[in-house]
Amino acid sequence: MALRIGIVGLPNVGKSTVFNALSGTQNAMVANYPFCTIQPNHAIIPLPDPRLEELARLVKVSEIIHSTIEFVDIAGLVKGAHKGEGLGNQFLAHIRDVTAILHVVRCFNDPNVVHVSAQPDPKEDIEVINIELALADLQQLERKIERLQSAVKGDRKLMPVLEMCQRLEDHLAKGASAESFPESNLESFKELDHEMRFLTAKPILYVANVDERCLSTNNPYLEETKQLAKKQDARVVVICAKLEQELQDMSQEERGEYLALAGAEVTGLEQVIRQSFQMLDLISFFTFNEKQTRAWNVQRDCLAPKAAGEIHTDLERGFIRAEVIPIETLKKYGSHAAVKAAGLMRLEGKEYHVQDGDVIYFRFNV
Ligand SMILES: Nc1nc2c(ncn2[C@@H]2O[C@H](COP(=O)(O)OP(=O)(O)OP(=O)(O)O)[C@@H](O)[C@H]2O)c(=O)[nH]1
Ligand SMILES: [Mg+2]
Repeated sequence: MALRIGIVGLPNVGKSTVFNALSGTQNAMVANYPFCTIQPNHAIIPLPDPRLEELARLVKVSEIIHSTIEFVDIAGLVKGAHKGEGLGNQFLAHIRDVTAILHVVRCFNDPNVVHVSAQPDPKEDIEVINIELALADLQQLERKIERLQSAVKGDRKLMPVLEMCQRLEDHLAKGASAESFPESNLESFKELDHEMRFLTAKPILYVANVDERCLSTNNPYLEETKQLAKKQDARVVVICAKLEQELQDMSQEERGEYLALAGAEVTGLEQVIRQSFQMLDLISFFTFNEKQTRAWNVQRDCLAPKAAGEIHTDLERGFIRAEVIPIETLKKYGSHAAVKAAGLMRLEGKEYHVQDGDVIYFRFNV
């Protein structure tokens, strides 16, 4: 499953700085004025996983293919964006396909950096964005309702869908998220969401962009952000985007020291990846052949044929069995042959739930 993360927030809160820091690039222009970003920025970066390097060493191949994470940085949203205020919400189309939303909240005090309202106010700031996202979903839904209203005349079976859409319309119009729609767990809603790709049905990870000196201590903005996130059952990562940018030019060692000085344990990227994996309930499994090792991400509890389908649809269609070795076993025995000789390579069938860290060879026939 491709991991794609869309970055949203008010103008000039540090979205592009966060994007550059996470992607390790300087692709996005950063400047101290609202609406600096107009065209969306995209970056695809490899997901670090030391187990993959270990696997390559054990099976003696040099080529390593990491799974990837994609970040999309778009223009800032303001109150009334759905009515065309600021740059409007035209750029939201670029993040309809993402798996999760990264909502950047300004939690730093810097009189030199312009804020769209008088000063940062996480509660107000977060609300503005969430309401605009809900209203953007509402606009999409209204077009769908119009289509359904004419289609239902020829096909009465569409009536329940139309009625559900109308209930959702009332819900979104209040500025509430599709995720909090009382019917969001029903199959009929999931089908609709699959088609409409509601922004407010996606999981949200809040990024509190804090001052350098606030990484280790708390600040009132951060406290407020955490409380708001808690109410929505959402997670918060604390990043100092400015500091993260400075880390880009350092060696691994310097980075560790610098982070420790600032009171952080891992980089922002590591935090975002870790939290996204937990939030989306993802696991990694590995494959290898005589040339390369490769990592893949799937949802926890994914069945073996579906995991095979990540690699190629033929492998899912013609699935016979999975030959599985947990990477820990491989590490313990030192080689694939040794594991096999010890009788520890397992043969698993269609009902097998792939586990995090499984090294798998799929047998298939099409
Ligand atoms: N002091 C401080 N300044 C920051 C921090 N993060 C970003 N900035 C500054 O805030 C300004 C805006 O940053 P951007 O990353 O361009 O913000 P953006 O949200 O992408 O802005 P738009 O694209 O205009 O919506 C720049 O001058 C950054 O240097 C931070 O953690 N601390
Ligand atoms: Mg920007």
